[in-house]
Amino acid sequence: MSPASKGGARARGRRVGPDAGPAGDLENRHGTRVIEGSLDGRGLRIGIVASRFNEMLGERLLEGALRALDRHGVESGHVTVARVPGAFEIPTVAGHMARSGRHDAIVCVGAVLRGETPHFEWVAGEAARGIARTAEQTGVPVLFGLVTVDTLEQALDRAGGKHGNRGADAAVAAVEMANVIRALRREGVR
Ligand code: INI
Repeated sequence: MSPASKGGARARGRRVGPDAGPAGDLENRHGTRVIEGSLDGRGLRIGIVASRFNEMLGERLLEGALRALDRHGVESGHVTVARVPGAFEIPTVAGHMARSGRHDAIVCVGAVLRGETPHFEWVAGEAARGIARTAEQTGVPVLFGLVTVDTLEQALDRAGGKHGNRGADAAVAAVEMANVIRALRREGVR
């Protein structure tokens, strides 16, 4: 097992051995090489792109993302927040941040509500496509922390309510993605 994958297993509290979880099973029983990103954010530099549209929701998602990064050890001085007018503009700024080489991952947060948006499909669809495209083109993980829902109630449920906080989820995924890429690089994968 590589040091990187051992770190990943440890960070997730997994046992590695005959009774281990899926990663341990693969390595110990099948000899398969498993590379995982740990959830340790120390040393990572994270960019956040936050949409101001539906501001109250956006702030809750941003707050969730910042708290999650802090919980996972990302230093506040290693986090840069860029605000944009709406979700449609997120990919442009995410692209600039990704290409700058200053961030290990980018977290995008915002809220698109169908109830108030006749052009919901365009705004939500272009945001999603642009975020995915930016990640593919730059190789920098760009995470989707947007809520795209029908009603304000559904949005609140996903912005710190009963269904969690999509901003926080995306921030944790950003830490894992940045670390899995670091682990791959240590293995010589560029
Ligand atoms: N932007 C959002 O982030 N959420 C929305 O729900 C929304 N609605 O409802 O229209 C929205 N529109 C603005 C859009 O993202 C752009 O900022 C605007 O079209 C200018 O390009």
